[in-house]
Amino acid sequence: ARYFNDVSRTFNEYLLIPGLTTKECFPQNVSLKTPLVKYQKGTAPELELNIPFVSAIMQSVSDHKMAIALAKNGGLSFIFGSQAIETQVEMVRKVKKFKAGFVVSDANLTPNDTLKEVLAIKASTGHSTIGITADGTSNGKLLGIVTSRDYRESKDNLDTKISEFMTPFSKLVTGELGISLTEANDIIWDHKLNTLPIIDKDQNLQYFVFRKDYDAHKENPNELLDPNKKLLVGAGINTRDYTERVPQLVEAGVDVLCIDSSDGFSEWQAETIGFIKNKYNGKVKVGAGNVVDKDGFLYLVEAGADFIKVGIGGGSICITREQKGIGRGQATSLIEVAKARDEYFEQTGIYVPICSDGGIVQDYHMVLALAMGADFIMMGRYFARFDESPTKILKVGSNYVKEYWGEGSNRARNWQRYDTGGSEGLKFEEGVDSYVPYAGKLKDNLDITVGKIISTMCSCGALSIPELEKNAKITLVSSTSIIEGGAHDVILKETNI
Ligand code: MZP
Repeated sequence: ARYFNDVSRTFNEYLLIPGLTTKECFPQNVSLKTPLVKYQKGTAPELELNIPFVSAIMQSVSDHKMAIALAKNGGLSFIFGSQAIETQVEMVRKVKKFKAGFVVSDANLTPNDTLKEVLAIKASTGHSTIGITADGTSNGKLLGIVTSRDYRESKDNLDTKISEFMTPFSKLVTGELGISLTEANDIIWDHKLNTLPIIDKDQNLQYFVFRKDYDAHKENPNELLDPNKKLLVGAGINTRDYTERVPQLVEAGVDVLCIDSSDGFSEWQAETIGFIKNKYNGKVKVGAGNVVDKDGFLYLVEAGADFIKVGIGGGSICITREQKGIGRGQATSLIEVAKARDEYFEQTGIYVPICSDGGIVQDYHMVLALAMGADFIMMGRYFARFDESPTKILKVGSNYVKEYWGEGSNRARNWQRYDTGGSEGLKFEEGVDSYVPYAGKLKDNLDITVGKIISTMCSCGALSIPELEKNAKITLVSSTSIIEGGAHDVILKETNI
């Protein structure tokens, strides 16, 4: 056997030491932009993320609703692959059909809801126009909209039903698809609207033009009527049915694929990557993993992967380490793989991004992951708590929770993820079925998380993720000093004494 000399460590065992915070280090100056796929030195990556977060390839986390919400906020979801090809493809299509900049709220409003609900949504989204759709989702048929003007006029009676003041869509002033921005501008100013719905010839709403958008595009108005501006979406695949699944996902417009496996250091993955790269002349992007050391990283890079996912056994719902004795502390894995990535870049001029997958509990763990070299971070538990995850909100005791189950649990039965050849089927469980605390809307939570990350980066004197990785000062903590880091030796006021 070969022994690794370093101890297998988790994020909780580290802290960051502040660097010099220069006068330029203020939140608006910090960029969280990060590459999603490999690129050659001196060129720009073909796909980038505006925030370094992707949602996990899991039934209880990433469907089209999560994908739309996360992509709108600058991240990306990998739609779960443990479902029929047709349903996965349909989810991808829904994300690609979604028009970026669409103002229709995806809240569950019906015409019988009251003005109170509209105000709550307006407050949480900042929208001046709330769309009411037949099925309460942003892809549903639009029945009417409520504008700022509407609720200004009705605000003395918050119990008024929406239907009583909702402007039916058919009565709105609309511009037809393809009108120039100048025309849109005229209509908007004439009618004192903030948004102009653009409809197609069948009277279906296509998208809205916002006042702030045409202000920004005055020079070349038509670039605003925005077919290319689609949301990014990824999809999980496996090493069994890829010859059928991949072409259909590509046809549906998926932007990036990821082979989903608990152990990616396998010839099955190399074969899958080879198939995709050959079939599409290298144009279709595919990530691979998971690995936890240099050997696994280099193997998948040589096989042609566009990014590599790091982490075995650290997921909140994962019992792989207990069941199989396989895995490695997430921090230690990341540190080794990031070093291998940097060496590979030095030698070849090719930068292969790495994704830290699983085990994030505190927001500061995300900063540590980035400082240790992750280009982006995959999370399951974090996103499962939000309205946009595919599961229902339940009340257990006095707490609101959402369900969250592992892909290796009996519930998901995603045997392909744990496949090592041989007969089909899940042989034993590697994941649990659980609850996570319900936390509300994705955007509200993400704003706080991003705010914290930026603030920590400013403390470290870093204006970008590469700067953070280069300059961060990281220290190990003792178990006693972890106690020092929380509130201690005081009686908390909420405690019953
Ligand atoms: P976390 O963010 O909940 O800590 O971890 C999510 C990650 O756990 C997923 O991205 C995936 O890599 C991994 N996962 C998913 N299902 C299982 C399982 O059933 C699992 N064991 O380990």
